[in-house]
Amino acid sequence: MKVYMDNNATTMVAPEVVEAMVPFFSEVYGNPNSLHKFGTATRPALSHAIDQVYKAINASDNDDIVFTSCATESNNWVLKSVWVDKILNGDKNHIVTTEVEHPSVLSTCKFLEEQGVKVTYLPVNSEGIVEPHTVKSFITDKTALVSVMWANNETGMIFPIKEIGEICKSKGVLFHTDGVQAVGKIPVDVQDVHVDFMSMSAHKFHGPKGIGALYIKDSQALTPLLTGGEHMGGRRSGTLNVPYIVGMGKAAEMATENIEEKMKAIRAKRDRLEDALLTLSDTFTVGQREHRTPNTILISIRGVEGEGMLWDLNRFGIGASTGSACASEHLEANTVMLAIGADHELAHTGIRISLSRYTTDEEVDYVINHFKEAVARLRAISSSYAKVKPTPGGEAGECHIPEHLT
Ligand code: C6P
Repeated sequence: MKVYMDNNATTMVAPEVVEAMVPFFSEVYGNPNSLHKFGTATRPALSHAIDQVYKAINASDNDDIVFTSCATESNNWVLKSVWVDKILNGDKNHIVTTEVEHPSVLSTCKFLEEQGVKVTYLPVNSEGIVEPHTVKSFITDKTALVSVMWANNETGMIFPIKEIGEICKSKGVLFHTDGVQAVGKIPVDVQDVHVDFMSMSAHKFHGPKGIGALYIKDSQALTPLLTGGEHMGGRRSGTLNVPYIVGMGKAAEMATENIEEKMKAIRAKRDRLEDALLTLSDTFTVGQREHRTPNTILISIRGVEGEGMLWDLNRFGIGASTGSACASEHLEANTVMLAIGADHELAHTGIRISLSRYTTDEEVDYVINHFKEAVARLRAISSSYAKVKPTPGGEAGECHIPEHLT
């Protein structure tokens, strides 16, 4: 049996999405900017897809949604353009973000720091979220942008975006949110929550990889990252990727219709899985369930190394991760666990399990059984290893657990 439990890394493309995309590869393949019928034939499907994405996040007609190649591009675009518009060509010099953003935000902020921009990386609380009062206390009259994610990819924790948006609005500071892990998982309404910019990625909600979008409130000005043929009104040049835009539209529509019902069904499976895993000794999960996206668990099993668990689960066809997929090749510790105060050893025990609307009860049972067996096996191995070769300077498996995690 193969069980995919890494849906925060990417998702299966829904069959209906593939079906909607297929004609646009070899039947309706014109360039939408061309004036002939091959080109114009693509336009109804494009506008339908754009409408589907607008509806999915409740954007208004005054707003812009610009398609990009991925959320990494959307995040880069906002940060680098605000730097050009408000810092190089304005009187600001400061950006506020958090310690637990995705690397596409953090690395871009590091790049901007090298260019002389002052960046504040806000600490998170014991649940791994940044509190609104913390954001408020770091905004100055030199702050150009606040960038805080809507939901975290490693823990699923949902950030108080509404309150943070209000603070930014009242202070006259631009607000960007990385909405990648929120759109399609929880209700996202950009008319209810004040955000100037929001990044999205289709492959997180059963759309194709290689297509994302940036939501821009009130179509405000933003220096383009890609200049060229003036596509999308000059906001992002490059021939429009019609099949992928069609796929993103369909995926957004499917993920967000009856979202409350979908959330309820996923949450029931996630909670059953989490309850079962928490019966293992010395185990905890990060963040209260009610504050998380309904599909995510970040679990830590004391003394059991995350990578070892992943390999063992992989042998039984179960795909999970230790955190962000882009950090996994470097065998890095879980970044959120580090941010909430765990030491490196403990942060290396984190395992991210992320379900999808396609996860079945049978798959949940399979994971419960194999997870428990894998923990028993790895604990047995490490205790026999500890007998032969005691850890110098300490008890085997000894690590610092912050009080709020015990
Ligand atoms: N996170 C994960 O395993 P792209 O692939 O560029 O469309 O999305 C990047 C991205 C941006 N923001 C957040 C919050 C994300 O979770 C991701 C992708 C994957 O957590 C791969 S590193």
